[in-house]
Amino acid sequence: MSSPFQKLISELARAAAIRLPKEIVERDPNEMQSYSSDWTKLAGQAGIVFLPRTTAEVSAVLKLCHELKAPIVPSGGRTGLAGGAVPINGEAVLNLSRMNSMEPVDTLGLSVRVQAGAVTQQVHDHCKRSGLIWPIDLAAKGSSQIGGNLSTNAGGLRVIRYGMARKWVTGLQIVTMSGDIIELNRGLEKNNTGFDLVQLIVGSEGSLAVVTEATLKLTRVETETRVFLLGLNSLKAAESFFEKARCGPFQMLALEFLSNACAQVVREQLGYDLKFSAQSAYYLVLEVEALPGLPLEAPLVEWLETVLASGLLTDGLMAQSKREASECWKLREGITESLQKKTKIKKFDVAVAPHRMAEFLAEVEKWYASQTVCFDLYVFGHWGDGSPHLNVGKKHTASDSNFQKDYEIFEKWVFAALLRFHGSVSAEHGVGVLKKHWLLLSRTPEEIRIFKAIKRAFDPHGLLNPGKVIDL
Ligand code: 2HG
Ligand code: ZN
Repeated sequence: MSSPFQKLISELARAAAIRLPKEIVERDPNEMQSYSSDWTKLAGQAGIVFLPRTTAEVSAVLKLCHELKAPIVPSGGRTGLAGGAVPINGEAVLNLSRMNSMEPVDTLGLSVRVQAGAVTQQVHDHCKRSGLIWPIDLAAKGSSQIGGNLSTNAGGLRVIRYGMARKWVTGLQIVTMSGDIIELNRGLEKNNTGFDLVQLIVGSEGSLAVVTEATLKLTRVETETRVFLLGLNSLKAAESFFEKARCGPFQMLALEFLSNACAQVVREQLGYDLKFSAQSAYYLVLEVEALPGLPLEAPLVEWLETVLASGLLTDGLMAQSKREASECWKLREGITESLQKKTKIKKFDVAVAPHRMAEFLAEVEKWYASQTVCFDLYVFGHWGDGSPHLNVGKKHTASDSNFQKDYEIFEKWVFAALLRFHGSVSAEHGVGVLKKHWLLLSRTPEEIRIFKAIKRAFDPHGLLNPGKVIDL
């Protein structure tokens, strides 16, 4: 692949050989391959990869790129689904995986300071030993890293209970494109001294500064939880169930949904152990915890019996063991991987108001049923947050070009529908490159003007993660 930055990258490599430790510079094409893409499988090409071990090294790399006007893409676990960490034009890559240390948990302040390259699951395990959690729970947690979670304001499976990543951070260390190292907020719970730069950086997808460390806010591990797998035959039933669950004798930790087509793909691709035989049109995975000071089990069973008696559900299973609970979750968390294994996939990560989920999805399904298109439709996602994922999978008999053509027809329809629903073109995966062209459907020209002014304030030459979120 030829890159517009080839000459610049050669110059950068020569300067790096003189100015940077050789251990942090990677130029081997085989080694660089995995930094060239992310879970979107967008074809990028890293021109050179920097693997710093310290914040000072991050600063040295950025300073050098700034001097040479060389573009650079920050990168972590590369589990993103909007292409935000892909060097699409042969840019340099700054990967923070080596910066993965974690300080001891502060059990009084309920926080932990970690480096950006710490893997989400490792942070969970680290905090759990003190009875605490960083409550951002993602299907990608085994690979995703804290820097990426914060840069994209990750959501995941427990947003209904805990909100998105931005609620769980009280401090950041960032490095700007010119190499300045800045501590933001230093873990303070209260700090009303002007603009909140922590919150500005969270969700900016590495386009304003590079996150090198974070102070994460923690909460106590839930003591008693229960997981259910529920079958339903209509979207309206899911909506009514949600309404009932809102005032059930528990606190909802997650309310996730999937269509039967998704369930079938997970069974086919990953295997599945549960004795849950019903073939329903949709499934919900519900996880609950006790309300403070109240028992969970007895009121929950009684509540569920009433719901079952009302005929809303086609089937219901309450997990009786940790293994069963994780099988229920596998059905939901395994969808992305299973679809990826099965066929070529394109994705939507959209948002509507939670009370309009059923109405929106019904329109999507009606459109799909009225068309002859060469893809299968898979709907799943975060019911409780109004955050459906629409995935389309190429039918095996279809050509790539017909699949692309039909996808584009669907894409136009989905985004027009979202306008009518006052929804968002990206609920939690971010804008990256994939949603950039649709940004004006969710943001006004006035907002984009402010975005650009902010970007220029941090990175006047547009060198940091160029082409992501907005163009200057
Ligand atoms: C999920 O909710 C992730 O599982 C991935 O956000 C969604 O693959 C997708 O479309
Ligand atoms: Zn999701």
